[in-house]
Amino acid sequence: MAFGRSSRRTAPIEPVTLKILVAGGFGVGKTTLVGAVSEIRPLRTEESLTEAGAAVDDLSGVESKTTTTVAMDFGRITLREDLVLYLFGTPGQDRFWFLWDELAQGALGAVVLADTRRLSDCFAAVDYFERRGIPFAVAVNRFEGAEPFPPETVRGALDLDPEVPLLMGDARDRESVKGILVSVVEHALARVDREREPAAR
Ligand SMILES: Nc1nc2c(ncn2[C@@H]2O[C@H](COP(=O)(O)OP(=O)(O)OP(=O)(O)O)[C@@H](O)[C@H]2O)c(=O)[nH]1
Ligand SMILES: [Mg+2]
Repeated sequence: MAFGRSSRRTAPIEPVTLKILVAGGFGVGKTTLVGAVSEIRPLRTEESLTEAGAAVDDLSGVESKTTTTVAMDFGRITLREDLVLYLFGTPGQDRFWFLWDELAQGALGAVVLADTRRLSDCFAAVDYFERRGIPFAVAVNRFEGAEPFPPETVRGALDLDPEVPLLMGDARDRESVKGILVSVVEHALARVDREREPAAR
């Protein structure tokens, strides 16, 4: 039956869809993170690393890496029946900065992935979101051989505001990535609530 009460009762819940960016330096695990949680086959725009790029593509720590993202990664995850995230992974290299403004449009929040062996690689992403007022969380992607710095040391080195969530995680692990994403969404929604409050009074 197309009309009537019974069909209305069974109507599916329209989920809220939110856009989240996944940023960070070259080879920090952005494509890996999107692939680990996406319930659709992630769209990737990988190209082979070439001899020509060897001078600028610093592979120290990720020597097994053979490709790099040249436009974006795209994936989707249903966090709850009524909440779907669209994940947009940014390209990691400076020569693709011109894509960021396009990707950031309409984003609720962002994850900045960090590798403690090359922490300075994520400074630019942290600056970018701070300057534009886009709520973000920092997630340290643990690589073997990376010194396990205490979170407070990383927070200090990145000069993060106290309210910015700082998490330890593994971009290859679905549950770990889900935890990171929940934390970004909660942080971003809390900000939205705070900003709405004065108007409601
Ligand atoms: N040990 C370890 N390796 C990882 C982890 N995450 C990613 N990798 C590896 O690190 C390499 C880089 O991962 P990518 O996901 O391509 O990194 P990316 O940030 O998308 O790289 P660009 O797009 O080129 O900036 C790959 O070889 C991954 O298999 C991690 O948590 N631990
Ligand atoms: Mg990538």
